Amino acid sequence: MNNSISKEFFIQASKVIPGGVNSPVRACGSVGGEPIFIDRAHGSTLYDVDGNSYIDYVGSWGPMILGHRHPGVIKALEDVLQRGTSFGAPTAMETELASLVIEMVPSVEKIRMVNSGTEATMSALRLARGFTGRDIIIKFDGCYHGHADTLLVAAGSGVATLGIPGSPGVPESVIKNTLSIRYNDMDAFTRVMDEMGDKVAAVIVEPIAGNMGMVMPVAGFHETLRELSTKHGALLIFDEVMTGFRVDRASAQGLLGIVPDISCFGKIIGGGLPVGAYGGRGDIMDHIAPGGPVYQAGTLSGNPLAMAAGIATLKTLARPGFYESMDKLTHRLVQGLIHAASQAGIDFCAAHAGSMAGFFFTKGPVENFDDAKKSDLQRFASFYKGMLERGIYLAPSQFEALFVSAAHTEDDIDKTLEAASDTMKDIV
Ligand code: KE4
Repeated sequence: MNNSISKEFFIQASKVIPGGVNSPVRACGSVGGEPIFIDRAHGSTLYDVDGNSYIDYVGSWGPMILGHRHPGVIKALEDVLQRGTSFGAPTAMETELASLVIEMVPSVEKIRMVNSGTEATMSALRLARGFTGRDIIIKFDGCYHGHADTLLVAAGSGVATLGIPGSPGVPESVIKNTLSIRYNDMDAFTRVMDEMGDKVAAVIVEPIAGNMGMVMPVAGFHETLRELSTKHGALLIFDEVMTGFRVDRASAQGLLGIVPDISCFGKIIGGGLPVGAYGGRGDIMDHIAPGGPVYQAGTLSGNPLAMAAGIATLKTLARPGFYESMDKLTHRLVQGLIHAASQAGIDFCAAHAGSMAGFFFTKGPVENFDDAKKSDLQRFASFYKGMLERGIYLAPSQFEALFVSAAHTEDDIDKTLEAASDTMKDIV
């Protein structure tokens, strides 16, 4: 595969951008590769600057659930462009997107738009601390909630991929109130809550983890978080930046039947433009400025272009049968990957929820970050490269998830499984 232009572009980028990328995981360091520079995309396909094309399972790390350049999203953006790009004043579109989220996710009574998932979780934690008057935050090893200082403790995603234990620049004083517990470890969580539950402001969790690879919650895990958070007066925060409107019309909380106090969103609700949001119980959200004392602000929060893309996306998702068809296609993909690994005699496990999926090169089960780290990272890197060579674009990290879009076809899945079968044979 010819990547000469991408290589040259990466050299140029590296002279002016740290690591040549604007987000670390895109650098492909953990799989020993270099980034492919994208020229354009359409539907389920990416086209790079060297003229190669790929079936895309990254989907911009989640936002592109409808596929690239969905006509409804493009039309919505074109319409807004005729009126302007940013006003710094309210528009009715902000109310419309907020109302759509509230209608689709019943636990959300009020919601504030921000510009990234990081801003959403950072603001949700400040709100929880302001509402409860407490300082301690509990998170879970391998969960990634963005790069806010408070949360860069035993984080997943790029921090896990790069093997950064936390990050230089984050003072001990900032993270001393952040406790990280093993995901799915109900006993450990119960012990901590019994010991200090009355000092805990919030428990924040990825309801289905996607930043240590994809890890499902075990039976009773979220029920335990919900019960003990309520018992001790702590707020339960579901970080649905990745799972929001991805795994179910009502997000992971709808699939799991759990009612969090605050939910964080991002990715899909922006339809490919920068949007994050946090929302929840009205009595909690009313503590946010200007109505309440907890300060949070943003120049481009509620940006008209981002709102238009988000509205068009959510309205399309809400149609009957959308999630059923995505689940069916993703199920076929996952079962096919499992079959290909089995035929090659390779230790492998995989799972999916809606159109979010993940796999590990280990026998499994994978229930937490320690299990995930047992995956054969070298074999993952070889699989990634082999699939890329065959025109299949996966996340360049074992500690990420993969995403199927509404634009993916049965033929895309067939081609992907054929490539997987050939690649598995090569990496035995
Ligand atoms: P952003 O600030 O990147 O918009 O969102 C942070 C975030 C928060 N919560 C969850 C559950 C997330 O998955 C993320 C961001 N996800 C990563 C990939 N797993 C974004 C990709 C990147 O960092 O470049």
